[in-house]
Amino acid sequence: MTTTFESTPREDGFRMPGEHEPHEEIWMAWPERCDNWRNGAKPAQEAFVNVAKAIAEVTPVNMAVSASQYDNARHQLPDHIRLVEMTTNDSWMRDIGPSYVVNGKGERRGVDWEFNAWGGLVDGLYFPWDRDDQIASKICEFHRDGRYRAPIILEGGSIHVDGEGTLYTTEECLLHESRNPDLTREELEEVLKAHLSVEKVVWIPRGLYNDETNGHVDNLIHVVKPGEVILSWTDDQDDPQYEISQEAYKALSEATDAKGRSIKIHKMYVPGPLFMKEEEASGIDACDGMEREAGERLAGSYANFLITNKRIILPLLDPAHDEQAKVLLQDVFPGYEVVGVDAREILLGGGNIHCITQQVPVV
Ligand code: KQY
Repeated sequence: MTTTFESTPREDGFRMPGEHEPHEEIWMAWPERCDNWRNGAKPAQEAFVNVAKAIAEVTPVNMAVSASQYDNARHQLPDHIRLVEMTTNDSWMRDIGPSYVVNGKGERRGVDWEFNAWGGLVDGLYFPWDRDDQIASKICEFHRDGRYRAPIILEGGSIHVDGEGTLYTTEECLLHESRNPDLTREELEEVLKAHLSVEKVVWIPRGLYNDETNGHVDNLIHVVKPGEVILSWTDDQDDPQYEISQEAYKALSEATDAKGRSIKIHKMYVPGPLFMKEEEASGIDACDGMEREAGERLAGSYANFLITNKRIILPLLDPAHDEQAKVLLQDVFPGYEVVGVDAREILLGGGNIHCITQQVPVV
């Protein structure tokens, strides 16, 4: 059984590495919910397979899968992608997997946040979420890594760290009434500092427009390296995203990071705007939590990419803007390889490549 520590990572000398640091493995979870993924989740499964293959060329991939989907997933995935029978409620590994911390002495432990499906009974996206809430612990057990059960509701996609003491998040999500309504901003900061060994929290007011996670930071920005971020952007003043990006730019440009640096900001144009099509909406089962209607604005963002072992896995979302996003990343990440994967089907489910992946850092 996994050892659960009652102390905090900070007390024990562990810190969360930045995503640009080396990865041992990446975890994903197989999609199958028909009230989130259209047409029996078949198109989403194909997209997940392509993401897994692109990652697996540089980092080994583990795919969590339910017993009932095991044969189908095994058939669709190449042999070198390891399938692990592990039941989830859906497939957002960024949010349900552990946030890993390391100590520089060859040890790694997982931070297991409480999970309530992006808002619990207030505005959560599905019920129940109990299998998702077990995943971080199961992954720690799989790797024989120790674990901390953190005392707050938090999803991995609602934070970015730079590995040098700075954490980025949004007020919209972390201060939302559906997460930790009894905690003040200062109390939340203290839990984040104690569990990830960060010293500075940079607060951005809002996340991407119409993001059903209550504004996860990983759909708005990405940390390139300490002191440098990519920010989703539009110049269209009629787009509701315009004001959100302006506010974020102001917050980031007025902030300094944990090392006292000003933050360099690269503007990355959003795709589209993109909307759900009639034939896409009609393939999704109706449910109470997630709204899936034709014409709905999709929370599409190129910032929702994964960095893994000098490779960027970039969501391709819009032929009119994909190349521009790729060129920016090649410029901002010299020495990295940028690999695009068609990701509209993942976007239709409410997130993108960063949201469906979680890294296990090298110790
Ligand atoms: O991290 C994410 N973006 C998760 C999105 C959840 C969407 C559920 N339909």
